[in-house]
Amino acid sequence: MKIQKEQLLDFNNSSTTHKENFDFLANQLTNRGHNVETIVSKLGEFQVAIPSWALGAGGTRFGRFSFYGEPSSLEQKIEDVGLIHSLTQTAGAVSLHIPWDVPEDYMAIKELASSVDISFDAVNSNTFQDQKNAKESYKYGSLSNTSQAVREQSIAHNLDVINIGNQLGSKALTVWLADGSSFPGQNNFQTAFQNTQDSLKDIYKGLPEDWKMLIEYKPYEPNFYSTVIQDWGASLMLANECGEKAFTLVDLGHHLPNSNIEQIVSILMLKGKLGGFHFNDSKYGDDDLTAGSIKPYALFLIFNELVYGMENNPQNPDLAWMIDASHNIKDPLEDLIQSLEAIQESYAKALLVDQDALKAAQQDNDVVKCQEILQEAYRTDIRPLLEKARLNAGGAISPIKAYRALDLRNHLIGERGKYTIATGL
Ligand SMILES: [Mn+2]
Repeated sequence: MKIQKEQLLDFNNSSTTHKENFDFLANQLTNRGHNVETIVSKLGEFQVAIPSWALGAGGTRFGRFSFYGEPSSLEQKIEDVGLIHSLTQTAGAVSLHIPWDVPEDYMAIKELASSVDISFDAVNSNTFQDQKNAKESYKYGSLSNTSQAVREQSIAHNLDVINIGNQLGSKALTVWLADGSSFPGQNNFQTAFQNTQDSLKDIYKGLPEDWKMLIEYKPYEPNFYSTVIQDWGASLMLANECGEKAFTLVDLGHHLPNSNIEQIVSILMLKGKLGGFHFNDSKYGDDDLTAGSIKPYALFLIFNELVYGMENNPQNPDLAWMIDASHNIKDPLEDLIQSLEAIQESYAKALLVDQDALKAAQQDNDVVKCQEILQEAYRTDIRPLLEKARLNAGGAISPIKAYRALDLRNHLIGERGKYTIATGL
């Protein structure tokens, strides 16, 4: 199903408060020296990919509780991303997970995606679970495995993923490994790292000229004693060894509690090696909760460094942005809309940070003023700017309210049936 422009127009026209709120805020910001039009247009340009596995009710560890009307084919997943995009105008891409979402008819899938204004972002390989009829098992690792046959199978899978992505117009491969060990002594750290390095180099050789390889890290889980690519340092070493098309990917949930993620982001951008970003939020570990739902100030501080890097680090490439969140108890589409809203909100607030004043306060070691400058931006309610950016692009003033007013979940259930199941986790 698709949302008609007229439906959104009717919905938007019923909002009586937007204009007044926007004018008030725009006035305030202009008086503070901001160019409101520039901020709104930057918000409109900021697009975040939706992963194909987040459209069904998730629950990666225990039971799954369906939200009904879930997409059961790649076509339906792209339709869902199209719905989110037409409401928010900030989700103009999908990130496919292979082999969960291998297209059968490439032309048809590309046509469908472009009909809902969706492009194909980074493709993700999966060597963390065994596939049907696979010759080798990933039980003891993939790219790092002690067995050459297993390593070769996982390299071949990654090359297949590149080939699939290439046919769709993707420009990046994301590699995340579950490889590691659950008990001391199980792995030789050096051998596992060296094997991973060599395997990644083989994959890198198959990377098209205009592609990037994004190497994701994670400190624990599913292995609980060690992971081969445990942190940004390990990822950066591997990327440096592979070459200039290889980069580190930061996933917010892939850190030990209270890690200073904004500092990691900042230094990677200084070195021109931050390639991708996965949004989610967490209280304890890799909880994959809605972005901005637990630590919105941390998300703002991270965005402050991202904005600083985007403006000051031409050596760093454009980033691949993706939401990597999924869980059990919300309508997945509403959940993704909430994440997009939180991401845009943090981005908008980071754009309000007076970088020149901050630099001067840092130079003077005026610690209090430094904090005041950051919090002045953070405390500004910028939601009317987001509404304006969506209105300019033809989206909904309030995507969640529009989603509910148009009764989209029930329409999806009507089309697809109640007990459909999305492929994926
Ligand atoms: Mn991730």
